[in-house]
Amino acid sequence: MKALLVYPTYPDTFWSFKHAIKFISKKAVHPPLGLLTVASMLPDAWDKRLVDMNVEILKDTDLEWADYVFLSAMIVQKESVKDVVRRCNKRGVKIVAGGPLFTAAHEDYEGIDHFVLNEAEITLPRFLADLKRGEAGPLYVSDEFPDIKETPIPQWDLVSMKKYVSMNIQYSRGCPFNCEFCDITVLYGRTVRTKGKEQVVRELDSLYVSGWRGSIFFVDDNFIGNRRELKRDVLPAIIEWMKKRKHPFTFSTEASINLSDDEELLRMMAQAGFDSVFVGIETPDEESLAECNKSQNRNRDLVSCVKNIQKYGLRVRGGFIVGFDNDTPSIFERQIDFIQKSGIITAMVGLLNAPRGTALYKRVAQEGRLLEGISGDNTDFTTNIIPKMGFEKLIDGYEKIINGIYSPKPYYERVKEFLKEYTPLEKRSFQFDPGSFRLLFDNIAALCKSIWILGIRDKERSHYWKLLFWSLFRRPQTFPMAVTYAIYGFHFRKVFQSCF
Ligand code: B12
Ligand code: SF4
Repeated sequence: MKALLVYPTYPDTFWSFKHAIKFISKKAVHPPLGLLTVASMLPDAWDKRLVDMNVEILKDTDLEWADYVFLSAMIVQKESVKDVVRRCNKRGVKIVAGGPLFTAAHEDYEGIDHFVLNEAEITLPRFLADLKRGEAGPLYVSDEFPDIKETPIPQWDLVSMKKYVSMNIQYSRGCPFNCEFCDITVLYGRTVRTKGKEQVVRELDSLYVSGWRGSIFFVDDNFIGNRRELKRDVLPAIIEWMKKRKHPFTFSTEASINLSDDEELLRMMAQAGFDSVFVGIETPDEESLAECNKSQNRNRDLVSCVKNIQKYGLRVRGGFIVGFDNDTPSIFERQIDFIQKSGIITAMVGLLNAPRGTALYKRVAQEGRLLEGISGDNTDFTTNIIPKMGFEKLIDGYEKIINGIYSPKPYYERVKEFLKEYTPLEKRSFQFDPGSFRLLFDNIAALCKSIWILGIRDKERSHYWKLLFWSLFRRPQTFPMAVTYAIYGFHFRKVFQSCF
């Protein structure tokens, strides 16, 4: 059997970092971990190939080669999904579809032979058994959440690692919280399921022996969902592994704000090599936090919490939302103020949207405020909710925030304020191996390209030079970060160009 695993194209969005990764000649930030995991669950005897359309073109000859196309996608990829389905249908290639897009809304997609939904650990073996008997059905679902202790190591040899900025690992699935707008708990449940420490170490090993060096993203919904196990087993194992291998990786992840309350955990994460963490801050407004059931963010000084995390060398990336029912017109200024004060450089501010299956979806539908269709990209100025404050006010205010945080002056000011206080992770010694040399070369190439694009061609070049000289002479240890953030700023301005 010949299986072609296909990951459709995503648009030019905030998280695509498309305008930034060109500086290091990469094609995409992350490989599709879901498909790589599914690949490991397919029979060994099958011929397997993977085409991530974000890094290479899906050719007709690829489709003609395949007996089955295994398709995975997130909601933002839906346009490209339709195109792939059309091309497969035209050539009579059978399609097996799974992953979050289809699990959330498979009934919206025609032309697909088999939907194998929810987590593949449960549904894929059933599909494969039926297929073997020649009785594969159209729909496989499960309301159980599998134990991921048996999940195999992703089949890394199917991707060309050098095309990506970062590799991925998953330690846990699920999140104990229950925010009204979030579909994580719908898709992966509220009980946090974890892998064992040996399993995590084996995954690190597999990336290391594949030659990978540099950044690894723990794609957990909430990395600190089970703090006890993390501190007792997994982090000590990672710390030891990193020491033994001479620190070949840096890690990033996603976590809830209560990370800030646990100094021991913060210290261990820094020691393990974590240098950034995405945190859902959402809003500085207490009533809006109550409205969306974000209990973990309430009754605390959120700016201090962010600063406390940053104190350990973990850069905080933040998620922010406007459009809550309790939001008043002052929210836009307050969000700008918060972001500038907290020093969160990568601030993803989005409009409140209601993904299918969430408590918010049900509530706004009952209130008659739900609109058809959701783009999945909450930074594209669209929402499927009729906002209480009215569309016009919301969009105006949203544009004001984007302008207030990403136009060059406030953006570079924020970067400088952040770098003034920031202490990067302890410097690790350089390893003389091909992976580390490639990383060094990428960084030098990025600096050269940034000089040409941001320092010479860009009309905002004075901000760039001021930041670089300031960091070079005042805080030289932050220089690589100053260059990185200048490049990020360029990406954000491109994504939101209509606001400037
Ligand atoms: C890493 C990640 C990203 C990364 C990289 C994506 C990538 N290339 O992998 C980044 C940061 C870029 C990202 C961005 C976004 N993401 Co994202 N992301 C994730 C995250 C945290 C982990 C994905 C992952 O690797 N999981 C691990 C693998 C093993 O799990 P899995 O993919 O679910 O696969 C399992 C099953 O689904 C199934 N399966 C998967 N594919 C297939 C295929 C077949 C054929 C079969 C049979 C089974 C199957 O089997 C696997 C094993 O059980 C998920 C949350 C999550 N827990 O998955 C959100 C998630 C996928 N992202 C989501 C969203 C909405 C986004 C954004 C649109 C957010 C935004 N507002 O901009 C952006 C858009 C990206 C863009 N470029 O435009 C949603 C998707 C919701 C949906 N219904 O589609 C999720 C579920 C999070 C959420 N609820 O908010 N994301
Ligand atoms: S803490 Fe994050 S992942 Fe957990 S339910 Fe809330 S938004 Fe979703």
